[in-house]
Amino acid sequence: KNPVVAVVGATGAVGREMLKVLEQRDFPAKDVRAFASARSKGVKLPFKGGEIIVEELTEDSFKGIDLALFSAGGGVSKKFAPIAAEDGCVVVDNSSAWRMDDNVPLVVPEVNPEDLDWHKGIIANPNCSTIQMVVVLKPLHDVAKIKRVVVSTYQAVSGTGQKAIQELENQVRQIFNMKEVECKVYPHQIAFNCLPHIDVFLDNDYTKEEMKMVNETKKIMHAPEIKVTATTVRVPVFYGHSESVNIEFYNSISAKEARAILSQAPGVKVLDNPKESIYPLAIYAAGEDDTFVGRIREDDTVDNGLNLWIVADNLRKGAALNAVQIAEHLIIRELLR
Ligand code: A2P
Ligand code: 11C
Repeated sequence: KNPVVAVVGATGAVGREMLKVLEQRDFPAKDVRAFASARSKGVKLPFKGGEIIVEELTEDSFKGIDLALFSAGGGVSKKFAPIAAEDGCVVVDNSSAWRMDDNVPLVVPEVNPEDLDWHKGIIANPNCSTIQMVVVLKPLHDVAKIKRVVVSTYQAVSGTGQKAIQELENQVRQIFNMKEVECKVYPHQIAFNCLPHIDVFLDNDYTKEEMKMVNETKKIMHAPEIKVTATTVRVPVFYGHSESVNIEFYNSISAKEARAILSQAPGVKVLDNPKESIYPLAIYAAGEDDTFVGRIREDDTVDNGLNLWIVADNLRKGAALNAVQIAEHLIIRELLR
């Protein structure tokens, strides 16, 4: 029987994308319900030619729900995911609340779908910048074994949520109208600027976003020995995260071999014809499901090194699409309760 599905945080940037992806993939749901905070109670969201009326999330919301896709922030997930799981609902959680919990699988379906088999009611969806990177790293690791990764990101404001999309738009208007720029979401102006600061700073002077890329990559790939170091940067782009990735392998791998491997990899599309100015771009990745990779070239400053440029839609493969793909695998593997 088809599951009753809940989207928690349905009015947010990712929640809205989740509804869109469920519709576009014709997800086999008996019913789809939408939850958000009391502020949004009664709001109408478009779905399959009709509307879903948003309900206020409460502790009783999960009765009769089989599968819940959460994207309402870490606090909501910490509190409500265990309540949902207790009620027999399986939770796919897009926040960072449960990702590093040893009892919670952290899954990218192209990389480690088998980890779904041991779920205990909560499955974590990784961070957007991690997902698009591991989709590309995994097939290369299988062939040449990765030793070390150095990544720098160029991340869209939609990763922060609806308010940040509005902030970039407002600041661009303010600048063109020669008005004072208002900064409410970010500590500095994001329009026409780059901020080397995503999420909070930790004791080691890295940001939480940078350490997510380090720790989540090791967990998803079952490879704690891979060394990862990251610099994550917010750029004035609405949709689509870009990443410059330098990889050192144990075994030799040429750019040509990497191109051939990646052109066969699930969920990956190679766009790599520099002479024709063809490489992945955020503006074209936006709205797409694939993770795009290009600028594939050898790094001859180390043994067995490659440089790549990876771009994906952070709200789709980085969040909503990956969550819905997990849900599809749960159905195929008969892992709902
Ligand atoms: P609301 O719109 O009612 O505030 P974004 O990441 O784009 O900012 O979206 C966050 C999502 O999480 C929104 O749907 C928001 O609902 C929802 N949300 C935030 N706080 C709560 C809460 N306490 N209970 C339920 N949903 C919440
Ligand atoms: C960003 N990566 O672009 C973040 C958004 O841990 O799920 C997602 C944060 C997370 O700001």
